[in-house]
Amino acid sequence: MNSKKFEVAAYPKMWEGLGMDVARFDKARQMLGEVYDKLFLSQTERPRKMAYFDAMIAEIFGGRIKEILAVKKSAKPVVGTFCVYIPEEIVVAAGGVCIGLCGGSPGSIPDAEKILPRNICPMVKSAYGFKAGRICPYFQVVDFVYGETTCDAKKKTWELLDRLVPTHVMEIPQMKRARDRALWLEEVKDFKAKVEDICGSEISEDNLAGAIRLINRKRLALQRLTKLRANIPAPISGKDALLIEQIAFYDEPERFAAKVNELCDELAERVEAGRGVAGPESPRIMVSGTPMALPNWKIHNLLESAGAVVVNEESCIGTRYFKDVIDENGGSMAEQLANLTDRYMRIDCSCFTPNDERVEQVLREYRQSKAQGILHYSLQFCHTYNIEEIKIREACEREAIPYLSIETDYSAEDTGQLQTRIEAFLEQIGD
Ligand code: BJ8
Repeated sequence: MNSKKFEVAAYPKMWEGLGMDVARFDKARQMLGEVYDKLFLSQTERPRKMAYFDAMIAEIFGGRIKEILAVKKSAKPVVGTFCVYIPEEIVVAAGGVCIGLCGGSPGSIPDAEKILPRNICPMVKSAYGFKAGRICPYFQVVDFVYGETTCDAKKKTWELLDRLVPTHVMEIPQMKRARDRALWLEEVKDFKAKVEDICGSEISEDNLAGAIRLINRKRLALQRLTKLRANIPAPISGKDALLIEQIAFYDEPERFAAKVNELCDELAERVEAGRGVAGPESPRIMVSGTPMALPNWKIHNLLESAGAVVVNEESCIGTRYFKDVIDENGGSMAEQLANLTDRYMRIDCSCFTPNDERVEQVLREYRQSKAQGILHYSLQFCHTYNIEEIKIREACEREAIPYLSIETDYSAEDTGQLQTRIEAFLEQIGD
């Protein structure tokens, strides 16, 4: 355990230059440090190689922002996104940076509720509030953001967000027929054209091929981490694994992939030695559902504080982001874009209908991760996940998989009630 208090580094001058509300943001920075210290650094049997990811949190509002500003200075695009459908390979091929801007904090929601309705998804409100309140340095450095039409809350919010930051929108098809794939390919081409327009140069075939290989390496490193978590005892906590999956959305991809692989080497040694973060008697839980954006650690914290270990996240900040890679055999630009489109059409978000492949995927990941129960997690007012939950529940009933469904937001109000339900669920698994 660390004797020195963990702190998220402060860069008030730089934040001021970015037009932020520095006084307010600094309070959020301090709170993040305190929460991180309590939730992450208090864990026992933590892998040594988590030090890199701790440093990424310590420098989340400073060091990484400086790196992004340097990219921006070289006239390369810095693009903010809110969905794993936005093809980051294209931004990387243009020499730019792609940053996930989904909001996972209750702190920015009051800013959003000054304009947005209260009864919409907290992820959308949190993200919008970060920009409206000028309390997120990432939102301040992006050249533009790319939204999508996955859900109603998002697509209507983009119209308002556009007043604060240039906001473009990709149309995501709702079905997966040949004509939907054709639509998506056209959207991908438009996205590429927009990125090229911003940086004033064309993306070459070689650059796209290199970017595809790079992002594949990142996804493969995360796949490796997921496979290692399937060991009993689990070599890493679910909280730490979720943290890494969250950092994947803002770190530099080459370095990130290397650091995840270094961590995996250490985890492989642990597995070999039969060492884990929790005893073999700890219930192994898979979490499935809506993404948990930084710093949303609510459910993992409740589960692991109650003695469980989370072994998988079937979510966009989880396996849905990295389970598929792009075929690297495409030569021409047309072939590469076709391969990219095929990979992205395999994402099984609940915004599609029908989406039975997700039900199959949940069961597959459950078996692969050697979990003993599934906790389905829906953010409040996320209709597609909330309704698709019925099919996941039915599948779990058919397969006699212990199952708990939770719908919640970012507030701490329901923590006591959730704790009781989670404890009862874990007891049921232990019986
Ligand atoms: S591909 S899961 S990242 S849309 S949780 S904002 S859907 S109301 S996040 Fe998502 Fe892309 Fe799908 Fe993944 Fe709307 Fe639901 Fe909120 Fe959501």
